[in-house]
Amino acid sequence: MKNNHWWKNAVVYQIYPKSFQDSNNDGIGDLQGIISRLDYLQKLGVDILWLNPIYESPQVDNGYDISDYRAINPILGTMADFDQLLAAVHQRGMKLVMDLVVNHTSDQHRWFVAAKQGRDNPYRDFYIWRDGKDGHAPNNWGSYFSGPAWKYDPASDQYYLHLFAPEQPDLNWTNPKVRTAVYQMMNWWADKGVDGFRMDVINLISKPAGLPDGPQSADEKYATVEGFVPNGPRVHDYLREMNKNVMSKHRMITVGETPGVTPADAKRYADLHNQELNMVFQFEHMNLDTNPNPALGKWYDQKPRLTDLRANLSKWQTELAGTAWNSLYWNNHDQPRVVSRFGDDSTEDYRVKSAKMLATMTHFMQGTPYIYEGEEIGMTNAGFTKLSDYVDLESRNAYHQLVEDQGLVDGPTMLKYLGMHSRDNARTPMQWDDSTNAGFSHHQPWEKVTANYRRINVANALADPNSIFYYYQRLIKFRHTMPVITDGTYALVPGNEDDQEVFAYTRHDQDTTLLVILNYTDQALERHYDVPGNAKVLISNYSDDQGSTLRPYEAKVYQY
Ligand code: TEU
Ligand code: CA
Repeated sequence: MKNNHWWKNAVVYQIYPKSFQDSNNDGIGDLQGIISRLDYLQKLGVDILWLNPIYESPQVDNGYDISDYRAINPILGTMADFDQLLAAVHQRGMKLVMDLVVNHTSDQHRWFVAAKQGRDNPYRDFYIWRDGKDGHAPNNWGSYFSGPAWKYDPASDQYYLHLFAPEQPDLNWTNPKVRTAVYQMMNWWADKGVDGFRMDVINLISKPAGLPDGPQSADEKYATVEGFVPNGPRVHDYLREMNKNVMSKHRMITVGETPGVTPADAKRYADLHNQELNMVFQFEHMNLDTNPNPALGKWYDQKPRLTDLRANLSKWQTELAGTAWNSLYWNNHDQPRVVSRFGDDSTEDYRVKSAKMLATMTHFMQGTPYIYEGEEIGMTNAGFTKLSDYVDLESRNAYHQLVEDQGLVDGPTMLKYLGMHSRDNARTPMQWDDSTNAGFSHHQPWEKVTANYRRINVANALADPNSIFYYYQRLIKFRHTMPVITDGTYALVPGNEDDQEVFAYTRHDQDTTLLVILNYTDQALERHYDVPGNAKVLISNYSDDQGSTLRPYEAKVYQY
């Protein structure tokens, strides 16, 4: 393993700073709060912390709308707090990865404020401005957050592009001045000592040449840009240029958030010869079935079958092996909680068992695992029942557009879908203990705490040797100590391809074989696998081994 691939057996922990720990009791998590919990993260054993954006921001999209790339948002702390955090992370032998959001800025960023001054402002060309067409927007693109992707500016009689909220204007990457400014900013953080970047929607930075209309179905108000804007014509040029100007000069880890990529795309972005990124976040396993009513987008009753999930995860394992590198994740700040989505939170026993089963599924695969805050204690979806509980603009906009403006779905049904898929499910405060507000803050939190916090919290997990927390701790330790997990060959157990209930795969190198057996259901099942007599159970979510009998959500790994 080449030294510059130091991240290959690392485990990343994602922190959503606003929801992790509030230190000054204003209801918002902050940098000092993170510092106060570093011992906990060290106990878990993770190597790298990734922070969602902590820069100055009007918080229209919780920090993904940045108004100053070189300043810390005062609601989270100061630059001195940041320096203290970075030093404390390094002192514990961990590393810190920042979120890099350079597809767009906030409309309050000084570049955009200047650009709005008029057509001949030197910053005008930092953004994407176009004349209207017959009194309409320049094309039919819709925003990821509902509504059109263009906003009209009456003062200059032009429109600007925003693939996300109108307060998030897209940067013009064809302008070399934009690229230089971004690389300088990245080097500034790297010189400060940050260890890498998670790059927000980095495969959207190059737009289709000429910004043509996209395909639009009869019941869609705007074209769905997800289908045709990602992976634009110059994206690989830009990333190679960024790599040359930034990454190649530092020892860093990079992961690109790249919605809509296939394994073939990922191999270009994350080639191990490292001309671009170290790895990408792909979304295929998050979107395994499609909405029978495409106009409703992600809002429906998704029930991925094991056959689809296995085929997809196996495809990524096999196709990237030896040429590129996978990221492994179930959760992030945009996804519902995995135990509620692919697992089973209907009883306490099933919650714990299924959370461990899902962790086993990914943590024995090849790639870099990402653990999202609270996943290691099996935090569930938020259980919100009223629209007023939802804070996230994506959820609120979707409700207004689909229920009120278009009447495509009724209110109660939409609330059910929000309960399943809203990003707020991931953003409720971290559940530390059973005191008021789950030990997150003495003040009413900015987002409601999930009602089950008296049962599901860190204090309970640390007090129980069979908790999900200690299971994750063991999985992390295995990755650090067993080369077969990092480098071994992945294979499905022959005959497992069509099994609708059990997933069984192996990892193998010249010394060791691991056989991973996962019951994806709440049923007891019989499955016989050939296991040599000298095999031992490395880890299991049950206290004993019943051979070919698999109990509900049973996960076990044989080593031989
Ligand atoms: O998300 C990018 C993205 O593709 C989202 O549209 C994602 O599909 C959606 O949130 C799922 O519901 C990134 C960030 O992770 C997200 O938090 C930001 O809101 C977005 O970019 C804009 O910066
Ligand atoms: Ca605070």
